[in-house]
Amino acid sequence: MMRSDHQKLKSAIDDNLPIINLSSSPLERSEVARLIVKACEEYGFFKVINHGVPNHIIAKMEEVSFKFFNKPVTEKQQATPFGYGCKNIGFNGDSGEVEYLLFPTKTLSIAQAQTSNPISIDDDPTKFRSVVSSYIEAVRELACKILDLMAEGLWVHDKSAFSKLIRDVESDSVFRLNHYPPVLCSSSKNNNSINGSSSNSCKVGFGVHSDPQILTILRSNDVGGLEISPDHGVWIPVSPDPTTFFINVAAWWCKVYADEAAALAFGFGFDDDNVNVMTNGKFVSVKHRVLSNSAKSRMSVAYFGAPSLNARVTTLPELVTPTKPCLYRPFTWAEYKKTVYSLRLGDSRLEIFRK
Ligand code: GA4
Repeated sequence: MMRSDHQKLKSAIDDNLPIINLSSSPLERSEVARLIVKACEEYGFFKVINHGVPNHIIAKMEEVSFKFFNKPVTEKQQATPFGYGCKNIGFNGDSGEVEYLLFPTKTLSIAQAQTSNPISIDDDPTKFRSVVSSYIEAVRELACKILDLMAEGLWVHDKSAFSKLIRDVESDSVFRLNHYPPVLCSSSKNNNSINGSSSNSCKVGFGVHSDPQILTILRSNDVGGLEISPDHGVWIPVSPDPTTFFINVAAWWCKVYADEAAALAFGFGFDDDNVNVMTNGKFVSVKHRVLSNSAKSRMSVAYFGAPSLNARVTTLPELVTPTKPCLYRPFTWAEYKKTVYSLRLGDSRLEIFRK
């Protein structure tokens, strides 16, 4: 990215993160679709207002999250079939000042069956499950709405081409609750602290990474900590806004489904792994991280919309020309996911799929 582009981007985000208003009238729909595509191309990150997720569902989700994380550790560790984790992230030595509950959304149907240790909130084992189910259903609808608009904005023939991937019963979507407890910033340097950042948020809650799935729908309480990096080494704090959802796009999938018109709409030229494989296109998958706060707990909820494990990612013939040869071999989401999990949080993943 050119320096001047970066300056433009930085001030644009500082002053005005892309905001998409989903309540627009049908007449404005194509304009909303255009703005979503623009936000995906320029930032890979935007927030949505008038998103249609009912407030009571959001409030309940936050309430049960706090109740869950307030439980004793031994109880949280038994939260099967949901996966509780504390500090360790992934399987290859990453860590952060975070505790979380992470599970494939399909797990909820498994959880319908009686499990030995259901998460019990207010002594009611069905409450947690039903609150999470309603939340997931609502944010999946939001994700589908956004994906349909993206398809429209990209002039893809089948407007539900993207959303049907995550509506698929075999979709490998993941749900995550994160609790970043208050952590005092120590003056000593260690692997987990950020040099030179402000004194009340200097420990890493969740290290630098980009999300591997199709798109992420993120919501947090009113405590900040999320930062995005549209350019190497530049970190921009995202102000918390509990009334909105933050959307984060991963880009590799698009090339499978984009048609020629969409391909023509794309430009080129980012060095992020997700982006290179995408459409030979312009969608940016933004690097982000979370820093913990020294005084308050940050609570965030993320839905990571993913295709089924056997969904296949191949390069569109339209995108291959003598001057832009196909760089990547075809792969499935399962293969990509396996690679993601074999690496560290911030590692590049796509080199492995180069021809
Ligand atoms: C980042 C996005 C999601 O939170 C997640 C994460 C996953 C995990 O925490 O288990 C990963 C991380 C995420 C990317 C690299 C790998 C896998 C930790 C890690 C070191 C659930 C996901 O799908 O990828």
